Amino acid sequence: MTEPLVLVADAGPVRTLTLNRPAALNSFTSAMHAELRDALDAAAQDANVRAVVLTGAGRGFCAGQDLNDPGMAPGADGKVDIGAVIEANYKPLAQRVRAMPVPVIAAVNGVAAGAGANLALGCDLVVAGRGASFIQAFSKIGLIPDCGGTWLLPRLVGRSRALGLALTGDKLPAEEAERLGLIWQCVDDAALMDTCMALAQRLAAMPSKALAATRQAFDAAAQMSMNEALSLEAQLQRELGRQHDFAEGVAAFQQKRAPQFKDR
Ligand code: T3D
Repeated sequence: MTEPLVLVADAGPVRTLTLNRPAALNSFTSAMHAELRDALDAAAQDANVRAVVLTGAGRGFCAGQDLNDPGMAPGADGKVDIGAVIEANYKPLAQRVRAMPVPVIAAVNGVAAGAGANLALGCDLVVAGRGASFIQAFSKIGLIPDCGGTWLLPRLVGRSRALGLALTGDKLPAEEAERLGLIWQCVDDAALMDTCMALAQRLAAMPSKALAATRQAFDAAAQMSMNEALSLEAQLQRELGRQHDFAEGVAAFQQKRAPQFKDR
């Protein structure tokens, strides 16, 4: 039997998805894209899943596109249609992660290069082991940052640092990534998975709908005037205020007990 390209494991309400092509630093083939899409869809549809952790098997997180994948083979004109690869694989991947109904944590266990770096940066919280690094490898092969990189990078670290990272393609160690605000946290390698699981369990006990709406509002507000953002806040608060979790949160506060959130 062939090994799955994405391993799926549950610990209570936390689902861990592990990219599983360690010999090629978990770089993406079309087949791994398909498995990850299915795994994300299954997690999104499973009411028992309240947080997702995304990580890589072996010593790397993900080295981006597998440059040896047959999907990269030239067409009849002798050229590779990379636009088609992006439309078919990376765009839907970035969109899926950003639309998940529950928080997604990237547990970056090693090098995250090219689209692998931007896959991690598109997650809600990025925690990296001290030995991990982030590389916008695209410029070295004549491409631009994809998988959301052009949108994410300037927003995370500002234009000058985003351009510095993207133009040079230099390796950014995890500690430096934390210092720049590119990621949430850098931890000792040995503590990475325990840290991420504890964080995921904590988020899983929180009101999922509000967490997903927070991400939605931040992303939308990035394109809005303040007045438009205020209106969106009113709209989302109106919707959240009608949910069980708001009533439960307020009741738990008033009754001085732990809340039991269940909306998703
Ligand atoms: O279709 C499209 O292209 C559009 C999509 C684009 C999205 C992208 O992600 S473009 C960017 C693609 N990724 C890269 O350019 C990164 C290439 N990899 C590297 O630069 C280095 O491997 C790393 C800096 C990530 C890690 O270096 P190091 O020294 O720790 O490991 P290594 O020895 O280079 O790699 C270990 C193995 O993984 C090696 O295989 P081997 O020799 O042991 O059999 C290497 O070939 C393989 N590997 C690493 N990255 C890729 C890869 N194999 C295929 N594709 C890769 N991207």
